[in-house]
Amino acid sequence: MSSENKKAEKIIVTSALPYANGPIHLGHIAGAYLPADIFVRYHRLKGSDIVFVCGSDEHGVPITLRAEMEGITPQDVVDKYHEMNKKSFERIGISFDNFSRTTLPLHHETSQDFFTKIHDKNFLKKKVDIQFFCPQCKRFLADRFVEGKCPNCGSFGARGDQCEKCGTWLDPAKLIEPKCKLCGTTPVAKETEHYYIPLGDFQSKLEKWILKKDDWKDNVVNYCKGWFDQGLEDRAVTRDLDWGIPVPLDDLKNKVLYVWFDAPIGYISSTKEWAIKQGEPDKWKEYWCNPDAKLYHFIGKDNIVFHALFFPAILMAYGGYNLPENVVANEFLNIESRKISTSQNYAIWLDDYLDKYPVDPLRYCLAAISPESKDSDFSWVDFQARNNNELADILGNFINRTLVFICEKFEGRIPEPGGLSEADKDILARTNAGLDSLTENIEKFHVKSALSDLMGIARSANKYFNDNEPWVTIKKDRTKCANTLYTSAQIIKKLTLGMSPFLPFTSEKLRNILNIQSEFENGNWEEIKNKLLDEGSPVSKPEILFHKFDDKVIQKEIDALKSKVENAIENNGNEVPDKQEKTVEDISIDDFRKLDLRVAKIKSVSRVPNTDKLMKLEIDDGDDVRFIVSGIAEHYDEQDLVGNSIILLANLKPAKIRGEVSNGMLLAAEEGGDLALLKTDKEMKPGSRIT
Ligand code: B3M
Ligand code: ZN
Repeated sequence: MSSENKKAEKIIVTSALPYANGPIHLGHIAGAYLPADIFVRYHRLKGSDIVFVCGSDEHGVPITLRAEMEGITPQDVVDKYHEMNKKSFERIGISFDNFSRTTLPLHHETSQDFFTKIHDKNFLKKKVDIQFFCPQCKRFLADRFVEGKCPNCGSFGARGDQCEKCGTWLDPAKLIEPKCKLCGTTPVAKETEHYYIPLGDFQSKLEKWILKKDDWKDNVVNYCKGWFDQGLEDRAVTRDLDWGIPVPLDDLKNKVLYVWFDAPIGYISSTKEWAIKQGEPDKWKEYWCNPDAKLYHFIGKDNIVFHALFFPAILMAYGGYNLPENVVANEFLNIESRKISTSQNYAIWLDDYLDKYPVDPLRYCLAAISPESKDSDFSWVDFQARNNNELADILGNFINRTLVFICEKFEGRIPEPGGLSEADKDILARTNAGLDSLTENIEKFHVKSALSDLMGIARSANKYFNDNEPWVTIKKDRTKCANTLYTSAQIIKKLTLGMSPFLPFTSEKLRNILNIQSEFENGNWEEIKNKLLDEGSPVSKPEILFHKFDDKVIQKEIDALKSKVENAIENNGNEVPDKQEKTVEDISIDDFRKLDLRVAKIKSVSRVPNTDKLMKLEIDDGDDVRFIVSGIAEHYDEQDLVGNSIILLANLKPAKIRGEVSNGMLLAAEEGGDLALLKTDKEMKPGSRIT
């Protein structure tokens, strides 16, 4: 349909090519794949001419390391994980039009052509540089595989590129007592010759292009600005490795293209492969080289520099290609407040989840906590709550009760309405408005808001159903009852449309239940939204769409993650998955106003017996005198405190701490175990409100 429609917007969407060196986990899905899939599924229904490509990234050091670990060849590694990951994506419904791989000969040719043409256009320069070589491993060591003492702070464990302790950016050649991170051998500095792309030559063009983009996410633009401020430097585009795409020049035999040179070109070769499969080998150009087409990259934040600067520079150098319309970079997903760590097996592997549980609740939850502008946290308890209280109790419940009612009281046919009431018309109009907001949000990559538009529709629909009490009207006013069910059925259809980018499997079930499958195949979003279900048309018997998750099941998953952390502690000493600060939700000003924060004066202080940390403070809050218990005894002496003013959270529920009732909380700043009490910067009367 879409390709026949000449005016349809032409769009190419890419998701970062996952390294074929391990399985896919929830962090991958939340970052680069689900948000892209939601965008793409919406656009397909809208009638856009859209192609969604991806593939396995099969070159580079990550692959060779995995091969060594598993004692197999790099080719075996990529064969294994390519197939595995391709299936995982299918299972969770990431609807790529093509999932390619970078070991494909077509990709090798395409990448070599890029290199050759850029080289022939004199955009590359050849330089000799010093790099560490491990005589034991017999290979040049990428910066992060050299470890040693930091020349600045003297701490051990500094990596070739930076010292974790003091944060200095390091030149690996300056490390004291350098060691190969893989085998511990002292590496030798060796000269090696490589081609470099002088990114500095592209800086002003890149800057002009990016700084004009007012619809890019702040994280992407700010990141680029940071790089511009530092000044872009030469980046090597070749590597001393024996796994990769051979450099297509005689003077650098036995070297390969840098994996980040070839990987983004993988988007192009994947589109070429797709076009060949379509029987129109040149069709890829309509998406990449046609100025009317739009290119969107969906990635994780660690890949920004490559998609916003490095690859665009390569495209500029080559010429004739579109630059990305947008680089949609998402932040990271933590799991139960800890950083995902594949090396420590601290992750939820997608296949593990899908072997046990249904797919749409996961898509729902990951979309609801989409790390759009800051890192977010997946927790099983939150997952359970979203599934049980939102999917099952709101969305599923509304659909189920409506369909059951129609099946039982209206012979399974959409009732004939008898002049809709204002309330009926109003809920239909509000449903449409909700859908319009949903699409607007998807177009702006605001996945979370789009999903809350969807749930907003379901919530209002439930309320409408309750308010209209069809179980009462069926006995007294059959026409009114028919109107309510007719209207509710129309809302289900609209929900079926609205949920399809997020919950494609559930949407599919509902299309069959409502017998509207063909409408979805041949129509477009607006048509489907506006076309009402015909009265008298049959609906089939509903099934429960969302089953609730039991506490026991959830607890088992929580325990499994806990034991992963415990194992990590046992095996690696201190190297456990990093604990992340709980991500802070945005709150409204009304939320803030709930806090009764005020200045209070400390009248007397005593230590709480048998504790090291606790002090009991008698304070004047302006209205009254009260006692609070606070964990500041290790930081302040009694005499430092008496007579001072502090900031008090006055309406905190009283709590008993070590037998003492604490009536409020004082505010303090904390940093690395140090503590400082908050105060106003000039003397204020007790009771002054903090606003
Ligand atoms: N494979 C890195 C990653 O998985 C890399 C992305 C390539 S996108 C062209 O984070
Ligand atoms: Zn080594």
